[in-house]
Amino acid sequence: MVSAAFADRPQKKLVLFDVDGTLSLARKNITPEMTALLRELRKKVVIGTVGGSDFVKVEEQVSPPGSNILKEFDYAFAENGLTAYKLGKQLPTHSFIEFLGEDKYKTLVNFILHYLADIDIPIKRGTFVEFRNGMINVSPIGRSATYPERLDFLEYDKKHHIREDFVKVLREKFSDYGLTFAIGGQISFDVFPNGWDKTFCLNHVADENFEEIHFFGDKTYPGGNDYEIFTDPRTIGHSVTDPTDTMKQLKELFDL
Ligand code: M1P
Repeated sequence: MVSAAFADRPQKKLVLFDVDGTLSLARKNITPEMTALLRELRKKVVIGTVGGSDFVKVEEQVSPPGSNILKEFDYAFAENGLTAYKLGKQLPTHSFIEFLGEDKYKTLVNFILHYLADIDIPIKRGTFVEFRNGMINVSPIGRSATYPERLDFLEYDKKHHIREDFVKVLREKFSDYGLTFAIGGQISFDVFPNGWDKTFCLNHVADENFEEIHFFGDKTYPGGNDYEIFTDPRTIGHSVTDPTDTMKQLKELFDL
């Protein structure tokens, strides 16, 4: 039985969505068509977002004009669920720095900064390490790259494996730190404690005993940041190629 909070939904199911590449194009805003479809879906089931980015960025991307993420989604999870809201109310949070401690963090970030300085790529911008509540995000080009610059980096990275080589070194060097290094987006990778991947958000929904939990994501392959939740026995995983594909699959699956 789900709680009274969701008594108005005829199907006792939860449908969770990755953000970049699933609900919207990478770093772009959700379209009016997607918003309209999600509103229809929400009449039948409970819905939520589970993004890797911090809450401000997830909120920017999925809030349609004149509304906001907390009004449109029953659950809003940012940083894989480290920042979590249920029906507009914030749930307890955990932090990366508490987990790792200042000394280990300093050793890790100093190594990363040296490695970043030695990487030779065509252009570099700013904000190479972003310190978040539940993770750090590391970008060889820098998070202030423009949209065209990020697409150029993505192509360059496909050929030269800049991020792949970087995380390989980090995994070896910091094998005793209990950390996961995940390449999720276009220009960066995330570093967070083992188990604090997108499956983390499932802890926040366990009390509702949903009959089914569906997850839609585009990076569902091994090494992608949707892989763990996509393959988790608690979810029914759906792999999509882009937001248009998400809409197509939703229409078929939920008869919308
Ligand atoms: O949600 C996927 C990823 O989106 C961003 O990645 P990038 O800027 O590299 O495209 C980041 O917010 C990252 O943390 C996140 O996993």
